[in-house]
Amino acid sequence: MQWYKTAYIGLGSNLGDSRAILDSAVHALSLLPATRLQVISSFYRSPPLGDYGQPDYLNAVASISTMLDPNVLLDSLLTIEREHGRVRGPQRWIARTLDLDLLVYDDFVMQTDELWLPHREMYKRDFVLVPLLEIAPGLTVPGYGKIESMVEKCPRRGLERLVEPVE
Ligand code: A4P
Ligand code: MG
Repeated sequence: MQWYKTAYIGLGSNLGDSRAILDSAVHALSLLPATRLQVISSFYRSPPLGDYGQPDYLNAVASISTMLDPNVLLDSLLTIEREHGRVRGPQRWIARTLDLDLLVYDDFVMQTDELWLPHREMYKRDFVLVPLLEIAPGLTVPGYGKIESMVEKCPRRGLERLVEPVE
């Protein structure tokens, strides 16, 4: 149905029971109105980008099919973050129970403070691009090109795909 748009969401956690938090966040995505959860990637572990004193992150990417417009979807993601104990402060890149980023929304390109699409830092994050490639081979990321070539150009920082069950 053409009024459904495909969107990709990056999930990350490095505080608390990250595995359970990501599972719960995926469930919350599946409950969004006018939205269907499509595919969830494997979970990946990686050292924190930005501050090496923090615990490792667990990351994943989910695809959804949604009739919510991008700003409404982003608001819903911020609500889900809050429901999972995310506290936002002035400091960037502190450890967090849950981070949800709207990576790609259909072929939208927009650059406002509230919403930047595609996500402005995704091109240099292996913990975003590798799980995205896993669930969406052949995807064209607007303004960047094929996901395969983005992964090739992206520096690797010790990303580990977790095989079930997670210890
Ligand atoms: N915003 C604008 N565009 C978007 C978008 N496409 N998706 C605005 C989500 N939000 C977007 O978001 C802060 C504000 O950006 C939102 O209120 C929204 O209106 P943010 O992305 O949560 O914040 P930020 O300024 O980017 O800082 P944050 O969250 O502290 O950092 P990042 O960039 O999200 O990165 N290392 C590993 N290994 N794995 C990780 O997942 N994550 C981070 C956090 C750092 N290091 C990491 C990981
Ligand atoms: Mg975020």
